[in-house]
Amino acid sequence: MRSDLFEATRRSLQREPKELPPVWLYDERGSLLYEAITRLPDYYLPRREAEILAVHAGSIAAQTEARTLIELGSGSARNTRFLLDALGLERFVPFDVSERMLLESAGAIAEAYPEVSVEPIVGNFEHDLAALPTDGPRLIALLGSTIGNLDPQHRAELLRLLAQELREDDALLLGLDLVKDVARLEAAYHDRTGVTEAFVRNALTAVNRELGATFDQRQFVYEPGWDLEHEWMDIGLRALGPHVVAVPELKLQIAFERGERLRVEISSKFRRDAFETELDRAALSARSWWTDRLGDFAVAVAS
Ligand code: SAH
Ligand code: AVI
Repeated sequence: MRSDLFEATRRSLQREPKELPPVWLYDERGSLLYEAITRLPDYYLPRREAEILAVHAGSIAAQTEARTLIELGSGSARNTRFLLDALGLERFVPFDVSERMLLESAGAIAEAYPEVSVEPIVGNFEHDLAALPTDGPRLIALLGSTIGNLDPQHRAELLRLLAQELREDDALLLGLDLVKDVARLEAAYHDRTGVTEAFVRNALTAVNRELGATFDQRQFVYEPGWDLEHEWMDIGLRALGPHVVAVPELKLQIAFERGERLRVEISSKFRRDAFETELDRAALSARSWWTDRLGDFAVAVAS
């Protein structure tokens, strides 16, 4: 697993523009910073998703009759509780790369739902789906618009893998942040308190620690921006001056020019029609599509 991430990091840093795989965001500190982001007033995503799940969890339960809930990128599994309350599950399988957060939230859920068997899996959902339990009917959830952090190609691959994984009585539940007013999107990713900046910069700290890299935070400014063509928030840093970063573990020297960007993640925003086409290409189809009252966020059931 680590060698996959190292290899992905090598490729990403050599890409144009330079990138880091977003998995580096979620070490122990990063997971806590993300939790702090979810409490920011301008970071509307979790609250809009909660609003939808509060209204429709019963319908999700009736439609899917799921006995096993698998949640990819479960994090603190806060909004999952709406599903746990409605579904009457035998098994809950939170699945995440961030081990500490995973085990903590699995422990909390096991305590709150003693009738449910909680079986956490540490893994990368782009590589390790073979580890998923097979007892159905299964609902595989990817909440919080985490699927938006994959670029279109990786998203298509993940949807295809999930389509292969799903049996007839299984279903997929997706939380999707929708295209909206740019000012609101920028406010969600450029908060005044600096928590989001700290979250993004923490990826550099993680790469320095794990790969012996020499990223110097002072050489970069935080710069999230709306990419109108791709309809994603392009989230990363910009080099203030020309400099070289060494990554000894990958035997790399990376030269930055003045003003050059380092992308740390993208956060795609969705439109219903285009996303249904993506599902279609993966041989999936949306059975339900619900939004919150403001039309900010959507939750879809696909099979
Ligand atoms: N679903 C939660 C957390 C979203 S944050 C919520 O809505 O609040 C994204 C989560 O996905 C983090 O916990 C992160 O560790 C996890 N994650 C990101 N990429 C992943 C990957 N490739 N495989 C597994 N987990 C991943
Ligand atoms: C986890 N993911 C859906 C978040 C997002 O909004 O794209 C990650 C994040 N990055 C900055 N703020 C939140």
